[in-house]
Amino acid sequence: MMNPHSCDDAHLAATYEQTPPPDLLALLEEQDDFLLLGHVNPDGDAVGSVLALAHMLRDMGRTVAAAFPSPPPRWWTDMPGADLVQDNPRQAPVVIALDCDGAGRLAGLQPLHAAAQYSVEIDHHSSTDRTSDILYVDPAAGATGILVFRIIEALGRPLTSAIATCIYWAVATDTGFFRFANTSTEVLEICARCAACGADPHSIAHTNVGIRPLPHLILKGRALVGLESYLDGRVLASAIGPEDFVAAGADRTHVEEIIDDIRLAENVDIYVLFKAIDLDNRWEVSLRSSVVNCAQVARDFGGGGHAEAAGFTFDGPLEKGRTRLLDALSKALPDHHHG
Ligand SMILES: [Mn+2]
Repeated sequence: MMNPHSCDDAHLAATYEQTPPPDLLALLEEQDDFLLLGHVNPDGDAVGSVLALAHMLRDMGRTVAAAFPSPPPRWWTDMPGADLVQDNPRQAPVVIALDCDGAGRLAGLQPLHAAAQYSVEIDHHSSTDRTSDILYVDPAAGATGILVFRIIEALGRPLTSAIATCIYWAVATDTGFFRFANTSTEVLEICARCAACGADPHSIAHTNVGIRPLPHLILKGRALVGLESYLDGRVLASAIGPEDFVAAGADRTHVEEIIDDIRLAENVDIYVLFKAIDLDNRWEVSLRSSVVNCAQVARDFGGGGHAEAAGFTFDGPLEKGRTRLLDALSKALPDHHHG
């Protein structure tokens, strides 16, 4: 019997409804000059999806560049494809936004997407704010990297070691290394295929979750010490202020994932982390909850995200923003305490 995870096996065991739209596949086959963009503050899924698709197009002999509106995290140079990323990309006829909750998440690169002859969005967020000519959006997909995998399979392109590494990276990070609710059969099957084709699960896990910079640990310690309960303990929140960044020798790259440690607290409905993203009193807020729709709350404050994880920013002072948010959360919370 054929090894189900062999690279020669073209098909997954399961079949999935949301195949890539034919107009997208035709565009990828027929055009020859592409610019691929990920969202601002790119995460593993944004960088991995962009680079996986970029590798595929370059392997097909196409001209392709990748860019992000703000620098990717420090680990990203461990992902194959650093040479594909440009600081100041030029306009291309086909511009594809990946993992963006609407083109607004392209920030300073949005004009390139808007001016494209063919604008495309490939994404798994549930936003309805879509402006592109061609959409491949599947909110049921565990990561945007899953959609890129489906595209590669639909086009019959080989899952090279570089592509497998980028897709595994995208999917593993967006599923919290196979712990979150979006960890599906498809996720596990695709990652098994990627591992069979050259992705190294141990080194990718080590780079992403097995080692941390000291400033991050100090910053996290300060955030955990500062945790406070609100609304009868249903909300747990902390703030990382300018003084915390200075004391920890940290910058904004060091705040990633601190909310995930806060989320470990039991008997809490909503987790909140306020972060002073620069010294001029601008605050970024991360929301996590499986009780309240975080995306809806964040949208009311001009932000966005997923139902269980969302964020927004506001101008300080902190106290004012926190009061407004707690007021909104008290209205959004269902009446009955979870006991
Ligand atoms: Mn994603």
